[in-house]
Amino acid sequence: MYDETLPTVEQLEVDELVCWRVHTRHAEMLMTQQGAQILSYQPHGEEPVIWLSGQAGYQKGKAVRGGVPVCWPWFGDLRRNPADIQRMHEGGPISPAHGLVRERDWTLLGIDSEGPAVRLEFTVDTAGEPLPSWPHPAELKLSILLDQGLQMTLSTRNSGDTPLAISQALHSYFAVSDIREVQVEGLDRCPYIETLEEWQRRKQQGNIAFSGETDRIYLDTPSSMSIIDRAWNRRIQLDVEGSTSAVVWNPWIDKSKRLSQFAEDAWQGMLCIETARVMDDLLVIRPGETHQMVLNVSSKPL
Ligand code: TA6
Repeated sequence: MYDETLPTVEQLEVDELVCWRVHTRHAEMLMTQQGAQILSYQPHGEEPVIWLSGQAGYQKGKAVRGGVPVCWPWFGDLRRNPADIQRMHEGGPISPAHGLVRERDWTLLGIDSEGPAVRLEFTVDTAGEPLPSWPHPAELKLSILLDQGLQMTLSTRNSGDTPLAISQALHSYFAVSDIREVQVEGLDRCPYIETLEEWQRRKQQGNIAFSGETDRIYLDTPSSMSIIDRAWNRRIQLDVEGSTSAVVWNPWIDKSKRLSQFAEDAWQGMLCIETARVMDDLLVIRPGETHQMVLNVSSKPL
């Protein structure tokens, strides 16, 4: 007799990409080997927690719009990063924003079930697979645990003999009922960089509400923050270790028209809160040392 409580893992191809669909008694998750990118995550009987574009493409070498892209060894535009991070790049043409690993296949280290839970682990070893114009030995690993919630652990081991200066983010796209009705709780009084207004530094007053394009880098962030979604009667909670910065982004109407794989009205149903090590919170890892950033995502009724 088939035991419903035991998890299942199915490997499949979605267009050009190798993917895995994981089903546990709590939720279903789809992810791809390209970028070790989670594409969707939906607890049973609930709306999706992780948002995936209805216009997502699954082509080799092109990041899929949505899910949780991994930005490493820099976040955003390299030229906007601290000088120590820019110096790690040996010059020449700079690849697109968000670093060098979200559009390449990571190596699968293993898929293991742990009772009702499933853990998948992927790695990029830059000593064995050099990254263009970034000649530094490092072992990047993403460990994903699908249990009652969704846990992502992004770790970097400096396997070289000089310090590594990097910025990084788990660029999580969350599904919301209507961006105009939700709020982000937990960042009250945090300083932030307003990237839409000459990167001015400001301070958050109260919860974050949304009435236009929003693209902010929050600093000195706490270990816990939430999306409050009354229409869907739920709180998506982010519990974090090893990070004190987060990016909050919604493209709103005009920028949505310029985004790939993104319907013109898709801005209404998504919100990025990106668990990060960026700007003042950059990451410097000494030779032989390892840094871990952990994100636990859970959803619960309000
Ligand atoms: O994280 C916010 C951001 O840097 C936005 O400015 C926007 O560019 C977004 O990332 C999406 O970037 P992408 O390269 O995935 O289209």
